[in-house]
Amino acid sequence: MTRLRTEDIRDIRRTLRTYDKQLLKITGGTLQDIACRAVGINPGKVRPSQDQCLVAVIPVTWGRGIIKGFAQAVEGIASHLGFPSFVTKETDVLGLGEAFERKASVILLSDDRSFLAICPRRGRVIENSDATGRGFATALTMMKKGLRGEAVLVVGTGHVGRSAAVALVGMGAHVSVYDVDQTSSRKLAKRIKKILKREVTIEEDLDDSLRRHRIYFDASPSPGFIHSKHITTDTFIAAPGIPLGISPEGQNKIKDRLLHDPLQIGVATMLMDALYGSKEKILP
Ligand code: 2YC
Repeated sequence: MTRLRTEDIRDIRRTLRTYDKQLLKITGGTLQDIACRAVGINPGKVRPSQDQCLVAVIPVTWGRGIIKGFAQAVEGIASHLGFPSFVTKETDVLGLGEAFERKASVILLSDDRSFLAICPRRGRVIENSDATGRGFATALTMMKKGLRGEAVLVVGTGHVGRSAAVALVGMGAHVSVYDVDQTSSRKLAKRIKKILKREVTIEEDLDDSLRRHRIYFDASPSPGFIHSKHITTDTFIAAPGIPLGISPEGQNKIKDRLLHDPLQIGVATMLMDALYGSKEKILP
């Protein structure tokens, strides 16, 4: 999990409305539509004010410490989705006490290892990487108006890549996976065969697999490995988080056929899943 920097998230609150319009343009759905669809709920069911959905975000100082603006960015996403929300005045354990005193329905907090949305009354705990994989896979299928029978290359089989691969197989895509650590790719393929009874192709050469695919899911922690030569007029890319795996020239070429943000789709999916979701997590 690559640690975000303040410069990655400082504009999130201010640009959410514009980002939502961009999502509507390229996927046909808003941030709320994508998150609801990723979680399998009808957006009409989401009524933040009537449902007493108070969202608390707790800054956490443990480990490498607070990322300036992180909690505020997360709170801004909750507020943009219509949820009453606040950042606790206190950090860490006292922040948890504050969230409970104010009867928050869902609590979001992140240390250096995990970023969780916790809904005590529903007993749901949603992890950011899992939600991000599902959220971006859903946005990708919306951008492509369905992925059934389409070949999709997932680069990186860490938490986000694993979650995305499971979601994409569930959408009927023919998924291939590449990871520098082939054992990880093999483990994922084995897991998907066991739980979904579906085959996943293991790619051994990144450049060759990029040339043979038109739909990429970039779940890699490496920057700029997708170059202009890999991108054609029918290339579509979902690239959650930081760094972006596409070179600057590639970014100019891909234009609107790119889904990329540092937090928005993942946090929106976490919130909808914690508050309204019912599906049991498939542990890829
Ligand atoms: O400000 C705070 O509360 C910090 N403890 C937050 C640390 C977040 C560390 N994780 C990341 O930077 C991100 C995750 C949000 C998803 C991937 N990397």
